Amino acid sequence: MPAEIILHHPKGSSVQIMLYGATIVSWRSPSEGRSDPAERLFVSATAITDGSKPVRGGIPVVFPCFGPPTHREHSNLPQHGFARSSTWSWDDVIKDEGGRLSVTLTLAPTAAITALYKRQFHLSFVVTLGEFDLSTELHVKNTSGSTEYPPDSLEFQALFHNYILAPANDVLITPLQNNSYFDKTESTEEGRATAKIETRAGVDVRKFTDSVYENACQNYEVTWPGGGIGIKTANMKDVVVWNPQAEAGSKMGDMEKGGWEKFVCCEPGYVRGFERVAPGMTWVGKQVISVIHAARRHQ
Ligand code: TA6
Repeated sequence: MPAEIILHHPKGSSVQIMLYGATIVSWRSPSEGRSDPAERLFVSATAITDGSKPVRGGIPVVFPCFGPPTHREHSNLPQHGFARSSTWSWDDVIKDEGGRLSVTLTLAPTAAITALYKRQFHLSFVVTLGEFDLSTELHVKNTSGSTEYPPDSLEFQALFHNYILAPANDVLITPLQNNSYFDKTESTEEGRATAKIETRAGVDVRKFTDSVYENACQNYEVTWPGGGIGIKTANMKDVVVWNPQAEAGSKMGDMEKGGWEKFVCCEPGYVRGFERVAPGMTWVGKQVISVIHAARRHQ
């Protein structure tokens, strides 16, 4: 098992982060009226966690490409890029006066990355644990010293691939109604995902779902009878909703039998088109995921 960082909040919550992929593999948080912390993320019982392949579950970090690469600079990269399959470094844990704990993990080009990807970059992944919430920030710096004009911008996609622990067939995700999206479970004749407009007030994943919502509201609720998770984001204009159900899940070697019934992926990101950051500049994408308490839960 590769090295890990575990943060323990004085009020009982905790987060466990593998240096491999900077992948959060556990977030336990109490909820109002329940002092004992409960696990909020799904990790497949058959996930590979020895650092030989990305973890099936938790919160994988997707960078610099989402899905199969489509940018000419990403052509040698694996699906979802190299961030989730690289070993990150970390320096220190910071505790603020409110008891919130933060740790920053970093990734710079290694020989293995440079063999596949020529850009100069520096990534920081900041994880902050609160009593009832967890935030993740991805800082993407273009470390090119280029002074050319026009600037030699770094073009990338980024996403937090959240596997939310939930009864998949009872989940609703709001608000996505009237949002345009691309349905990857249905291809056009040219092999592209089918463009649609969401008509449902609450999106369910009772069937195989792989939907990329573009320019969404960046403030989502994933709710089910008895529970819920809120996801607030900044700079992550798109959101992906995915559940493979048995149709696709049963074909995944690292997905436990029936695992698709135990999670929904609600993944904020910048995945339609490419974000650009000029030499010397830094882009920051952020999410805050929080437990929705009984008082506020959708009935
Ligand atoms: O985010 C949804 C998605 O892009 C799906 O198309 C599916 O491929 C999923 O990610 C899992 O991808 P992975 O490479 O982790 O098997």
